[in-house]
Amino acid sequence: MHSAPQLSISDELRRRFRDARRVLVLTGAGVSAESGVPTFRGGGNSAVWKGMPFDVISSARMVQRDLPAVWEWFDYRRGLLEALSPNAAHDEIAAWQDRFADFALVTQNIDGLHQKAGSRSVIELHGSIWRARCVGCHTRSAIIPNRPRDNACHDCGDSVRPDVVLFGEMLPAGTFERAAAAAADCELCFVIGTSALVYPAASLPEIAHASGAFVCEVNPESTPLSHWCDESLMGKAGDVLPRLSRLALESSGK
Ligand code: BJW
Repeated sequence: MHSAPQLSISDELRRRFRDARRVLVLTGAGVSAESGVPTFRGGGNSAVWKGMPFDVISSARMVQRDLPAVWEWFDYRRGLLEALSPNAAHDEIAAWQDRFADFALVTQNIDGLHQKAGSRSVIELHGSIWRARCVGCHTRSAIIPNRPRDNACHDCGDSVRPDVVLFGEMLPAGTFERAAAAAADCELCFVIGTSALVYPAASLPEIAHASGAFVCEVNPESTPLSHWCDESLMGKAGDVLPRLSRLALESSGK
């Protein structure tokens, strides 16, 4: 018979989870993996589009050189996402926003699955695949599922591009600052499903740690964070997060 792998969650983490008021969650591609969204760096660097590694096709350089190819790559991925649903990890994180007095969800993901699970006020560091942005006047417009998207800006007629942050591009103005302020202020920081390689996102747990927060990583693999964070829960987010909530409730006798 198949049984769930053993996962040890310390008494300290259970207590902190039960008592915390200010909580920050940073998520990455791994949180959507159980919904069927491929990660970038897992699975032997398999994120390749027509022979191009993702850091080539998802680059500012490619937007300048071949915008239609960039759109083709993002249209393809949006098409796949239309059929996908949030998983237990997204659902659990959405429930946490009502559990903690002061809760911030910061994601590197562009897939919109946190919002689909009911998370509100998500800080999207790397933009959204569900928006376009004018290359001239920077006006943003929503891309509606199952509807053709526009190629030109409604305001000025210039070309539009995906409203996502590619390598070498700046994050949307003020976004990192808001996330960094929440990291500096939190007492408990979860880092879920990210390889913690891409900056400035990867500096958020460092900021939380430097400000005295307890930092807990949730990831089936180790990352550069694993050796210094306060607790590393090695498992899939969809298994670990509901279990953590359950255990914390049990230990509080509720
Ligand atoms: C599971 C799981 C399960 C699997 N449960 N877990 C400081 C030092 C060095 C370099 C830099 C630096 N500061 C800035 C840079 C440059 C660069 C950078 O960080 N490079 C590093 C790679 C070296 N950063 C930038 O360019 C950023 N811009 C910037 O800093 O602007 C200022 C500036 C401008 C010019 C020059 C210098 C500075 C922008 C970064 C934008 C990142 N964009 C992408 C693409 C988005 C569009 C698209 O989707 O195509 O964002 S890259 C890609 O990586 C994507 C992700 O959001 C991001 C992070 O990846 P993530 O989420 O961690 O995914 P993976 O695949 O790496 O990891 C998945 C994890 O899940 C794994 O660990 C698995 O084990 C785990 N997992 N199943 C839980 N079930």
